[in-house]
Amino acid sequence: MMQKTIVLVKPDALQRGLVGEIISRFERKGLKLVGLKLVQMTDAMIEHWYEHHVGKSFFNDLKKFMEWTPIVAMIWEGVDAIPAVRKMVGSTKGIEADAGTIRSDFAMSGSQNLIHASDSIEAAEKEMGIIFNADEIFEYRNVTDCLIYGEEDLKK
Ligand code: FUP
Repeated sequence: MMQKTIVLVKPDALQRGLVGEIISRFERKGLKLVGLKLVQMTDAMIEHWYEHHVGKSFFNDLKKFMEWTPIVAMIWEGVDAIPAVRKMVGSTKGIEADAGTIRSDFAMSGSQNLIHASDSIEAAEKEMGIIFNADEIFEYRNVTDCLIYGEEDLKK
């Protein structure tokens, strides 16, 4: 199924000069970039984004971390883009993430872990709504789609 997923390049990745590396991985995978912006997150945005974590021991540190500098927000589109991107990002803690994932290749921590990616269709919808206006999400034809997908992939 064609899906859109939202990725945040967190302040640690911005500071460490990993924005290009991260974008490059999704580009090379064959995903289509349909939204991109630099955003200063606020308390209200973080409290909504991570509402399931509000009140947990790490929440205040998470909020502070996510507001330290702007983050790079992007929307990637593709067949089953949500699970595909989660796989490329790896599990929460850098030291436990599967080798070859972004978190494994560049992170050690479970809090300074470089990147966020939506984990479900519902989360993606909610998260896109927090950061992007409808007119900031683009529709265009990618001429390489016929090389990236077989006809069968696009029927599902
Ligand atoms: P993920 O989906 O892998 O980004 O992870 P979670 O939704 O479980 O957690 C969101 C963010 O909260 C993490 F990226 C970092 C922070 N966090 C902590 O700092 N400590 C924890 O024990 C769990 C999460």
